[in-house]
Amino acid sequence: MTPDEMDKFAEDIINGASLSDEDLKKLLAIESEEELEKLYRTARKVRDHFFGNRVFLNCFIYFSTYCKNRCAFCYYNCENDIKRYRLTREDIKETCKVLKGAGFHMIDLTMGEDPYYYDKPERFVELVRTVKEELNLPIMISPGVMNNEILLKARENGADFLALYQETYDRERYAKLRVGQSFEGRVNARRFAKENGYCVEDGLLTGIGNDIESTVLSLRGMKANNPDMVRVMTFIPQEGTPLEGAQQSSNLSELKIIAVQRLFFPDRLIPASLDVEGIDGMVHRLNAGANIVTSILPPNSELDGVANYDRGLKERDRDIKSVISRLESLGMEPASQADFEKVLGH
Ligand code: SAM
Ligand code: MD0
Ligand code: SF4
Repeated sequence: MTPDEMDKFAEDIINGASLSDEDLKKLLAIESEEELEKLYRTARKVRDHFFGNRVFLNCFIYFSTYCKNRCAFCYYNCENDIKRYRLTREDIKETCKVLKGAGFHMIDLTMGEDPYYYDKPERFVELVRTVKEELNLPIMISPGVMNNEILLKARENGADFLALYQETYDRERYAKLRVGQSFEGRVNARRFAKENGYCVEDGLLTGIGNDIESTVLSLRGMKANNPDMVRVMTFIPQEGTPLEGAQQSSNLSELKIIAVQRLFFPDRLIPASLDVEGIDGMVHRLNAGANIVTSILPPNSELDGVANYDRGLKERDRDIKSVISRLESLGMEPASQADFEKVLGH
């Protein structure tokens, strides 16, 4: 495409044009650096139309790494013999203290499907309430598939966003990744949440058994449920898991999918996660069209990430100050809380 054609393409999308499967396939098939740069530039143009140079900042609190599930890609699957932790309510209150005024737009409370919480889900609701009382900020919950009643209670007690990633809409691939878990159960939980006042995030895993066809299927699957936030993360092989020996892919497919997501979901939140490649990686993801930085840890935190590119590294480089100063060096800045409230529909 010539620069003029690219501008026209971005304009069409801004004006509501939707991509066909053929468009999606063509974009996902781009390989040359020159064409990729054009794709990223178009994605940025669309992002800038809706969000300007302003970026949202999401704080990540992985408060329990116990899990009853056996996801083949995940370090925390119950068959992995690893050190785990579960923060107490007091620990979480302490964490909230250091988060006051730090500049986050939202707090992401993530856990494995921890039996401690699944056996007595009111404990989870209580925790959501505590964080809301302490910080009065929007709360994302990433607790896995909780039942509808608990989703409602969590919503009443301060949860605004449900993050629940399908990973793929290719059922065969799903069965290999989310071993033993219902495909519909995950879709339905997200749908129920959306119908009951939550914003929802869906996500894809790339770099593990997906090709262009299955990525198009997954993008369509996501679209059908009208998510407020859409992500893609590169699979990072994890020690002690069934996929330990898999080849680690480059970030190329993730960056390409981020840009395509921006064109397919023009006005939605798209994360640049620090969990895959840290702050240097954040820059590439923002350049591909992302607009919310996720997996920023509380100051001086020793909490885990999920994909954990930095496991074992001394310098973790995942704090909000470093993120903001890097944003500024890119000519971007944190959005206002009022902007975020608008995204939430408040
Ligand atoms: N236990 C909850 C669940 O599974 O929904 C919450 C955790 S969820 C936010 C963890 C997500 O991180 C997965 O859905 C997956 O997309 C991503 N993830 C996990 N392990 C990963 C890995 N090894 N590489 C890349 N992404 C990974
Ligand atoms: C992230 N490590 O944003 C977090 C996590 C869960 N809602 C998010 C995958 O990358
Ligand atoms: Fe458990 Fe979530 Fe990891 Fe699956 S992705 S094993 S549900 S923590």
